[in-house]
Amino acid sequence: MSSHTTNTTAPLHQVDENAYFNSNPPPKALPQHIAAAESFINQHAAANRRVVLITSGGTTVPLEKQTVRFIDNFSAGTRGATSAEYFLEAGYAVIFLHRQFSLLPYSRHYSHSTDCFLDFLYEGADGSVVANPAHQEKMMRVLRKYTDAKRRNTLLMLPFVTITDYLHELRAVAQLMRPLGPNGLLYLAAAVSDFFVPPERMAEHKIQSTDATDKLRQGPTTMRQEKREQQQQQQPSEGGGGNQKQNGSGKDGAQPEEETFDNFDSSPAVPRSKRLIVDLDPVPKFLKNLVDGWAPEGMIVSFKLETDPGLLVHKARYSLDRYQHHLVVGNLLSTRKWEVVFVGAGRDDRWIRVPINRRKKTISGAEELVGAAERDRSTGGGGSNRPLDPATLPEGEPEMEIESLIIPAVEEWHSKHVESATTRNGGASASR
Ligand code: PAZ
Repeated sequence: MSSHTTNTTAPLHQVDENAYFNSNPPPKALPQHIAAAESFINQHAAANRRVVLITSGGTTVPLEKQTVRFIDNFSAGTRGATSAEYFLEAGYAVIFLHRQFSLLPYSRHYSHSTDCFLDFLYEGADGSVVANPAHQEKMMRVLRKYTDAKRRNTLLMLPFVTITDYLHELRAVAQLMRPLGPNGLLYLAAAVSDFFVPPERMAEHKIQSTDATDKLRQGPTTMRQEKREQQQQQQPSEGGGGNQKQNGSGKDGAQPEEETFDNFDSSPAVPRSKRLIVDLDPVPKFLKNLVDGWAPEGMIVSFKLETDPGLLVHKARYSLDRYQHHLVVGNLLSTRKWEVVFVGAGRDDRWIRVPINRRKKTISGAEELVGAAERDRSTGGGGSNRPLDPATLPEGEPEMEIESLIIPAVEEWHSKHVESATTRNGGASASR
C-alpha cells in the first residue's frame, strides 16, 4: 500500500502524530525513562494506588541541532513542584515530568534565588554543618516528607529539555499509564511551546552572526586561494594606497580573516551582524490524541495560561469543548499564585482563591487584580479591568500556597471520575 493511501485512511490526528514523532527524534534517555516509569506504574497499580503524571516547567525550542541558542519561556515549575507535594500528601504516587533544572518537589523550598540553601546552614563549633535553628522545624518537616517519598518509592522524577523531548516523554508515559485505568490522572501544568523549528529547517551548527564563515564551509583551500587573490588585487599600484578597510586587508596590517572573526573589533571590515529571521512551525496539538488514544481512561486536567482577563475563561472553555477532556484549570500570569478557575464539562466555572486573610500584603495592589478575570467575564469580556497594568503586579508570594486548595479540589473530581468509571464497568473497584 502506498503511503498516500495509508495517509488518507488514517484519522487526521493520527497522521499528524506519526508525522511528528517519526521526524522528530526522541531524547536519548527515553528507553531508561520508559523502563523506570513502567516499573513505577506496575508497583503502584498492584497496590491499587492512584498515580498522577504531573508535567512541569517550560519547554525549550532549539534553533540549532548542536544547540547553542534556544527559545524558552517564563515557567519556573512552581505550580508543578508544589502540586507534586500536595498530591503525595493526598496518597498519590507521582511521576514528575519536569524541565531539567526547574523547581523540584521538596528541594524547591531551598533552591530559589531568594532562598539559597546555604543561607539555611552555618558552621558549628566542632566544624560540622548545622541547620539554622530558626529554620530547623520546617527543614525537618520537608526532609521527612522527601525521605518518606523516597523510601516508599512514590515519586519518580523524569527530566526533559526540548519541546520534542517533552512530547515523546508525555506520549510514552501516558501510554504506560493505561493499566491504571481511571486511577490514572494526568495533570498537565507544563508551559509547552506552541511553535518549533522542524528538523529539516534546523541548522546543524551554531548560527553565525555574519556571512564571514560561509567561505570556510567551502574548505580551507578556497579560503587560502581567495586570500591570495585578494592580496594580488590589493598590491598597491605605484603611488596608490587604497582604502585598507574597504579592500579587506585589515587595519594595522592584520590579516583579513583574523579581523573577520574578531568579535571585539568595533569597526570590522566585514559587517558583523546580519538579521536573524526565525521561521517557526506550529507544534501539533496532541491533547486529542492523549484523550482518545494515549490515556483514554485516565482523568485529564490541562492548564490554560493567559495574560488578558477577558480571554481566560473563554479560552479554557474552548479548549475543553475542543478536546473533550475533563477539566481545564485557567490562570492569569499575574495572579496565578492567588487564584485559578476550574472549567469543567457540564459544570459552572469555579474560582479557587487564596482567602484574603492569607494573602501576603504587598504595596503593589495585588488584591485588586485577584478577581479581574471573573469580573471581566461577567461583563461580557469588556470590563473595566483590562488591560492589566504590569506596574500593579504582585511582588512576593501569598502566605498560603494555592496548590493546597487546588489539589483537594482536583482529587474530588478524580474520585467522581473513578466512581463513574466503576459504575460503568459494573462495579469493579478502581480505587486506592
Ligand atoms: O511554572 P510556574 O508555576 O511558574 O507557572 C505555572 C503555569 C502558569 C505555567 C501553569 O499554571 C500553566 O498555566 N500551564 C499551562 C500553560 C499553557 O500552556 O497555557
